[in-house]
Amino acid sequence: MDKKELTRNILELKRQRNAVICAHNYQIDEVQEIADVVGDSFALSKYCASSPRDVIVFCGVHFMAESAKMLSLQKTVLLPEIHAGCPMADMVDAKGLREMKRNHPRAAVVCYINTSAEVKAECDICCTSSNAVKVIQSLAEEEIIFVPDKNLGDYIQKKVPEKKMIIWDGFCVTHHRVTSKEVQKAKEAHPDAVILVHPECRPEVVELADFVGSTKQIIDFATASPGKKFIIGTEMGVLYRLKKDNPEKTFYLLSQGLICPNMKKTRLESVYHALEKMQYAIEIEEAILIKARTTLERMLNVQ
Ligand code: CIZ
Ligand code: SF4
Repeated sequence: MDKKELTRNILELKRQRNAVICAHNYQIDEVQEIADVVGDSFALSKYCASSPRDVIVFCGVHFMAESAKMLSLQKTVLLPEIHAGCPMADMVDAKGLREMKRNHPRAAVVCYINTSAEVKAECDICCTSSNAVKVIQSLAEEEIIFVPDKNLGDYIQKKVPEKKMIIWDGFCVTHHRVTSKEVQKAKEAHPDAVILVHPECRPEVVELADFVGSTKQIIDFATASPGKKFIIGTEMGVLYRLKKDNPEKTFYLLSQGLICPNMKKTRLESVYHALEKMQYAIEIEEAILIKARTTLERMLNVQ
């Protein structure tokens, strides 16, 4: 099938299945083009929950489809590529976290949304890169266990110095790869550009940026800014939206390493097969689901 035919078949199957297609900001251009909605994991999960459709095709990685399922229990949530996982989410497991909790019994336990349902079930509250500082500030406890991203944890600690953060040793393999040397080089090459980076980058990279934020915050900032040139320090998939919404502005990727192989696994063919075969449906064990959902819902109440 060529691209045109694939697209036509996807749209027809989507109608037959009464489905909605969601795509993360890091998905390939073709998948973003065909999606009903594009955004970050949290915005997409909320959108799915309010959608009247029976089936949600979630083009992203596993933890995102799981979060969507938790907020849309009656719906079928499909992850088109079963092996699209998040290496950072896989760096923490429930057993290890339980041990950390035993060593810090007074701490509140906060997880980044990039975690499995099993890990979320062990936590008090969840956060995203958009609301992490606000979530931590909302907690009464002084001690905070934070999993799994040490870079985001460090960023929060600097913003909320009154808290004592106990941080898991995880990181995003894609964002952690960016070095401060690359930032300096990019600055030299484009001295009049504004530097926007994701808090999953190393502290020394974050330090050199003009703005730090989630994918949504980076897109919103660049769109509202009077600036004309931007150096983008997050996964290259965001360039699609940035360029589409801001044709008069120029965007440079901070590092050629800013590509997440797991986010690139989903192709138009994957979306077609997902709808055709109704694969791969997300199932979460009941006991885990109830606890993990509470962790997610507590975050909703903070906003
Ligand atoms: O929450 C998300 O979707 C992720 C992983 C990143 C972001 O900044 O949007
Ligand atoms: Fe995970 Fe990083 Fe890929 Fe996001 S970009 S899915 S945090 S590995």
